[in-house]
Amino acid sequence: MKTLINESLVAEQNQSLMPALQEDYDHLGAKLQRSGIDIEAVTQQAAKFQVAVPSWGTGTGGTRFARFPGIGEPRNIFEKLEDCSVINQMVRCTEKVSPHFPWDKVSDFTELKGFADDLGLGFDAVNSNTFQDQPGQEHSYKYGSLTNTCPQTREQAVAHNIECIEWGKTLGSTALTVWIGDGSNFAGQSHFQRQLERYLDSAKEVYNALPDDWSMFIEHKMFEPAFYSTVIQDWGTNVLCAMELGEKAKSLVDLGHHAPNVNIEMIVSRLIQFQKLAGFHFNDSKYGDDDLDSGSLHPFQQFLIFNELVDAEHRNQPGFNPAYMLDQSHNVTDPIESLMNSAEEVQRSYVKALLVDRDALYGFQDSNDAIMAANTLKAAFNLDVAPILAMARVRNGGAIAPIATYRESGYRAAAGVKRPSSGHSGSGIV
Ligand code: RM4
Ligand code: MN
Ligand code: MN
Repeated sequence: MKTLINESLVAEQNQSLMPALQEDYDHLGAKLQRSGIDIEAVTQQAAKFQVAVPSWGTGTGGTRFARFPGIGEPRNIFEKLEDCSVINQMVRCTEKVSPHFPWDKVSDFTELKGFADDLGLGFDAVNSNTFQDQPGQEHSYKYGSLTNTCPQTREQAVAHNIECIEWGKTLGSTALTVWIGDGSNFAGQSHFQRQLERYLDSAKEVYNALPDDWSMFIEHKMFEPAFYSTVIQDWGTNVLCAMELGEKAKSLVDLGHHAPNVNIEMIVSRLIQFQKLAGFHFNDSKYGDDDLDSGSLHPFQQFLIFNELVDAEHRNQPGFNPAYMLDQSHNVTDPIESLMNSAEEVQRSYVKALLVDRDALYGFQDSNDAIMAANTLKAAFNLDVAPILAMARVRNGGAIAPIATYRESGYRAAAGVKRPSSGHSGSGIV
């Protein structure tokens, strides 16, 4: 596997940090032992955890108002993969990349697959894009794509989703994520039922093009770009459509796509129960689809979501196989640093959820002991599991201190020289 940061730098940095880490790890191990938990078993679980990186997150994002480009932003999917390989080299829990088309379209997908292979990377769900017009496109998506009132426009959107599946097959992907921006800005602008009927007709065509081992991930979002109504606005409409389409269609939960204060962990539980949980786009938010770094504002909420996921794992819930992906936009940080941090934050939530004393929790739930049930969750959440995460990284060949080692490598400054700014976002959004 080709690595872009000098391995001896990683080893050197790790060596100087190892004595302190070992001490902290042993201390945590002794503490967990008192509760009958074997730290080694937890570290092994942590070392197996994976979350995919969004290709579009490697470029600096922007808002409706402005975009402030960063140094050495990737200009194409090959450079995005280079950045993703640096992220994975440091954190070792991001082996897969989720590509977005046509932003990441290339003329030779076999070549792209080979390029990723060399960097030790694979591909997660492919994303279609019918929320934007592309240069030279025949029919505009201004008034919708899969739900447009014009049949030719719908056909064009269906054809794009099908070409994404074709490209994804070459890349070794097994899922298509469909998020549409379709909706309306005025009361009365669209007929709700007819619009959703058109969605289902189009989505069925896409669904029928899925290979046997593929899934279709439907992603809902309450608002934006449409501000009065959105066609797939919430998990209710999402799961109804997934049920209508069939077994291969499932609902994807993007943490920033819900009404404020919605109980997301409960939505997750419902989707798990009915085998309709596709997976996640992790991020954090305060107001809406803010795409802030995972766990940066609501780590307890993220932990509660993982509590449901680990609980399903623990119960061997049938059909449980969610895809974990990040979906963020970085405006004021180096995207590589944000993505490394976020991957670690997601992994942290997973590890804390592993430490919940489930049998005790079930007992308190059955005996209606509310305070002890809450305290059982809090006990796991309040543990500092950083030594487990760092140890899992080192054992997988990563860095004890990902950001410090990455900064020390000078990768960003070198990218700045190799990749003069194009003025465009690597994400393709702004
Ligand atoms: C959307 C949604 C999709 C992502 C685009 C770029 O808000 O989260 O997952 O593909 O943004
Ligand atoms: Mn998303
Ligand atoms: Mn989003």
